[in-house]
Amino acid sequence: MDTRDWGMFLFPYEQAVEELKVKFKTLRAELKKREVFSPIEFVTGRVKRTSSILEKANRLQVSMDQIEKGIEDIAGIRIMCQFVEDIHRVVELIRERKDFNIVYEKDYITNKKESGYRSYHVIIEYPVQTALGMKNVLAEIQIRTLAMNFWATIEHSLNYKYKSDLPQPVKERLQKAAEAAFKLDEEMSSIRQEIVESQQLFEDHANLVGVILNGIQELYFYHKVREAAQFQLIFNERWEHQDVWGLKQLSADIQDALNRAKQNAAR
Ligand code: 0O2
Ligand code: 0O2
Repeated sequence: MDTRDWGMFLFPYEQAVEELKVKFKTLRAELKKREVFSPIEFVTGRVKRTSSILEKANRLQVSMDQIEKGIEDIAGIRIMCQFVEDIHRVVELIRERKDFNIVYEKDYITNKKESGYRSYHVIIEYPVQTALGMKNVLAEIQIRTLAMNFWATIEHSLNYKYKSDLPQPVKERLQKAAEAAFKLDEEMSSIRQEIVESQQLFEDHANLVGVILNGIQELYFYHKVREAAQFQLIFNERWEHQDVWGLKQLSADIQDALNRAKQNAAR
């Protein structure tokens, strides 16, 4: 019979979860301000219930005096991302932090679990300032996409209902559903890639136009009025036809003309 004061035992874990939630929510807000897009969609956290701790200790054969080291997810933080790529960014950001130490990482995205479960787990050692001094507690950070979270949440509730003894056909359907969630993530990533590329193209295009118009302006400055006017006409035509290759060529021709004008002016 375990006679520990669970309320007291869980105190530093509750503090760790609250602090870590604030830290990751703040990180989300900061990245949104700095970079417009944040790789973090939302953050949740919880302290494991005493009954779940005892159940897990029993399952993993962890003795009562080893619980602090043997159960790594008494404090749990979950970070949800829109895209799989964002997970890797979040892991990088976690690795760079100085306010806790990483104990180890588990990549269930590359190596999904037999159930179909996918997520990236980082186990950390987090220092909590208690009334009795500093205490290091273990915490588990799970980083996953919204699709992974959708699957895991439902699978977890079914497992709860069936007490980890899911009928084989249900297990198989859940594995298929996990596969569908994986495909959804892949599809969303490829759509995202296309958006990023078209944004890049738009950006390149906008820069190119700026360079050309500045170049023409500069030619006027060097009194190359006829050349500048010709380039302007060519620009108008290629711009109208959205001839990006032609505009690139024009930009190079203007640069050559400018170099010649500068050399003449230096003589
Ligand atoms: P926001 O950004 O205003 O939504 P708390 O202590 O209040 O911070 P609590 O009550 O302990 O948090 O809950 P938990 O489970 O740690 O976190 C809940 C947070 O996750 C809430 O944000 C929810 O809005 C957010 N959340 C939960 N599920 C979803 C979801 O499916 N989509 C989105 N976008 N957010 C979700 P906050 O803290 O209230 O802040
Ligand atoms: P909770 O709080 O109910 O979510 P274990 O896998 O439990 O034998 P280990 O090595 O401590 O032991 O943990 P693991 O596998 O790295 O992952 C621990 C946590 O990851 C679990 O916590 C779940 O939150 C999540 N997880 C792992 N596998 C699955 C899975 O197949 N389905 C779902 N839905 N979640 C999974 P707990 O203990 O379940 O606690």
